[in-house]
Amino acid sequence: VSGNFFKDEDDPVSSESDASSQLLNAPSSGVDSWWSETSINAEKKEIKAWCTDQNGEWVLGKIVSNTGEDVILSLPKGKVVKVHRDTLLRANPDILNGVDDLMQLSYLNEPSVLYNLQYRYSQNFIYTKSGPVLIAINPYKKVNLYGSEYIKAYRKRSTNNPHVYALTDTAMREMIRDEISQSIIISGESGSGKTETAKVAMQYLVALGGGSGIEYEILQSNPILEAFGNAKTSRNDNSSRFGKLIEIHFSATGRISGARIQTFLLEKSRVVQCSDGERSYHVFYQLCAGAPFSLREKLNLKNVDEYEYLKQSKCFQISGVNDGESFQEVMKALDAVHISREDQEKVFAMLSTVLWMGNISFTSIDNEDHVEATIDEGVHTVARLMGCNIEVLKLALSTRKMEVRKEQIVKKLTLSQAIDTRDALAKSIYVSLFEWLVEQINKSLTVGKKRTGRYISILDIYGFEYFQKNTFEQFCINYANERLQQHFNRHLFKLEQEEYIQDGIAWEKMDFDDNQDCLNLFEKKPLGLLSLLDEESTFPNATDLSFASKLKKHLCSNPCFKGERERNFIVSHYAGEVMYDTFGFLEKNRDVLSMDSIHLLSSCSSELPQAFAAKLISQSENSISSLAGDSQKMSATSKFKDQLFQLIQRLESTTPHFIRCIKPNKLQLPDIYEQAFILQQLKCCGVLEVGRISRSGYPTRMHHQKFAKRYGFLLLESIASQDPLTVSVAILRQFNIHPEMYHVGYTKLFFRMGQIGALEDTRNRTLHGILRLQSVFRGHRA
Ligand code: AD9
Ligand code: MG
Repeated sequence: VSGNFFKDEDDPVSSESDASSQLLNAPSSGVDSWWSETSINAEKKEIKAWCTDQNGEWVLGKIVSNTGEDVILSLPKGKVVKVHRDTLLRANPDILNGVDDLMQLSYLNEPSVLYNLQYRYSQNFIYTKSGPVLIAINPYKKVNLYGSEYIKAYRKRSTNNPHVYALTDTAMREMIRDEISQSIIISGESGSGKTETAKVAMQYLVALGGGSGIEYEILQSNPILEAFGNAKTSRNDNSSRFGKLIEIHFSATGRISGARIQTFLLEKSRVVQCSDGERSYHVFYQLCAGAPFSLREKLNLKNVDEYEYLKQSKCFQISGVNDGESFQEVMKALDAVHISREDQEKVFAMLSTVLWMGNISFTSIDNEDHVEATIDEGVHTVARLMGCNIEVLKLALSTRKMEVRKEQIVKKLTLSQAIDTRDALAKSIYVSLFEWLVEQINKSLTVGKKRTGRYISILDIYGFEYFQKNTFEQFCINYANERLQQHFNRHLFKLEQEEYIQDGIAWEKMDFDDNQDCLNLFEKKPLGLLSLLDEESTFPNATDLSFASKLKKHLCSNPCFKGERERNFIVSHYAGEVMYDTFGFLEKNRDVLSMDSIHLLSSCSSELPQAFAAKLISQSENSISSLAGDSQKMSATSKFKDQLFQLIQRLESTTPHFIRCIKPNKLQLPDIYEQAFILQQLKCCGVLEVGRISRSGYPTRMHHQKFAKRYGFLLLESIASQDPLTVSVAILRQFNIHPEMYHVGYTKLFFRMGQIGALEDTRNRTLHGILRLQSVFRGHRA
């Protein structure tokens, strides 16, 4: 309809539906079932429907009349339009406005879902349920929903408004009741509020299970990880550049006994480069702004604008953030997790090393483009802070030892090779430092002796990403999401089936199309995306282009793969098609740090570089996949896949609870609700998919008692029994509800989508009629 429908009332209206809204829009029982009813009621102006305006936004209208295929709709602001009936979607009765669970909607089409969420959001109800899933829309402002009063209320269950507290409470109760560990899986796109939501959940757990003192340490792990792992990006001023799973363990008495943190895939490229307007990791700016004088002297710290790595993006500050103050908080947090002041200084020395490394420059030494590191303040400071010999450092940055025909030769590096070597070392030091910190935090939070083996884990992981240009990072992130989506589907599907079985409903196995094809595309051996990437990474002469053509040669038969021009290929993910550019894939996947660099680190007299070298060496020794090159190391994707499989395995042994975070607008501002943007996210995170799964079943459920009470008065003939089940069946008969459309369970009635809506309308009309009669009578009496 969109485009021309406001132009001229007599225009023939196209009945093409918007392809992007196919998922849920076909009314479940066909257009006709609600349509015939509309003809009867149209003149009463009670039936509302959704149509799209010229911008493709949904508008709610009242049906004025309908003749054959055409419908006259009255819209807000006195507009009247004529549209084809097939282009309309049924709106829910007013009593369902702002319901706190989308599954209560009779019509679960896109506009109804969007409207319901908006209705609630405008009143600062940022949480809504969609069956078993909690939807959280980022308010981008302080909302009065948190704190001890709220925690108490949810604990006592004196409120049942959807909330992270309510979900966490359920997890806690189920852990105790079923003696099974639980997980809270939070997803959503960058800036949608995952990290804040994870903190709200932690807050609740800590309030409930506190007392041992360790809860303070657990909370203090947040500012540390955010300082070292978060950065300002164009999408979020405090964007987490890593995935995180935190397990909070409980004792038999329900007290927190310890915690364990696992992190995934820290974005290492940010250490050496970031786009305009973005920043590197917060901690660099915090250190430069907040370090006391003596530390500045010791580490030779400068202002942020004197470091090449920080300078390039021309962004040093975040509005509303005081980096100096944050530094004090980070130090306090490091104290809390028992990292000694001495070790803290070693950590800061490594940060200064990384910054100064970016300032190391190179001088040309011959006319074959070869260079060597310039011996200046940069080299001096780096050598001093790491505790290594200046000459060794210079050689490690300007040459590479290689084995040619069993003989060791030393190759000089060109400028770009030298810069790559320097940057690889800086990135490796930073990632090693991050991992070292996580280890230290884990030591401090270590699960005490009174362990029960029961825990609640909170997963805050990057959601599905789809940019103009998608590279290696999106490839890994979206692969992870594909895996998590399968976990999500399997679980919800299982839940659904269990409820039918419990209520004694004969249940045919539902055909449910999962994302196995796409997972196969990634994981199949030897012809899957990951295997082919690893294989190509072992060829020293392979290029991004040769990798792309290899994919096209082997994968074209997979329905989820499409070759594109040059370096590009397309994957059909559950959340939509994404085009990836193979630029940089091989290099990022090889993830090699030259042996020369590892040897440099192990030659250092400082403790941390030595520890990093030891870990890097043990990693390459334990490597399963062997890649060619001078350092035999597991590829980045194999390592990630391993981590992911372990994660899924761990999650499989828990009862999951899902939170889907939604970003309301791209401006990071409060009170702006962008329909199309939100719709896209609802699709990506599978919330609409839940609807789809539910719709093929019987999503509306009502206890016999409630049903009988609500609709019993509509019965035209009195029946002998007052038994709720008998009353219910009589109602169903009287309203000719087709046996296909419902099931009678032991305790509940199960309806297909949309069935209750029709009954509800009749109920309303009848009640209106009664009220009108009453007022007429009153008028007579007066
Ligand atoms: V990213 O994938 O790590 O880039 P997140 O984690 O999804 O992203 P984050 O939790 O960092 O997003 O939220 C972004 C910003 O939204 C926060 O810095 C807050 O300013 C704002 N926010 C999020 N949730 C809430 C909330 N419940 N109340 C108030 C919020 N503000
Ligand atoms: Mg985050």
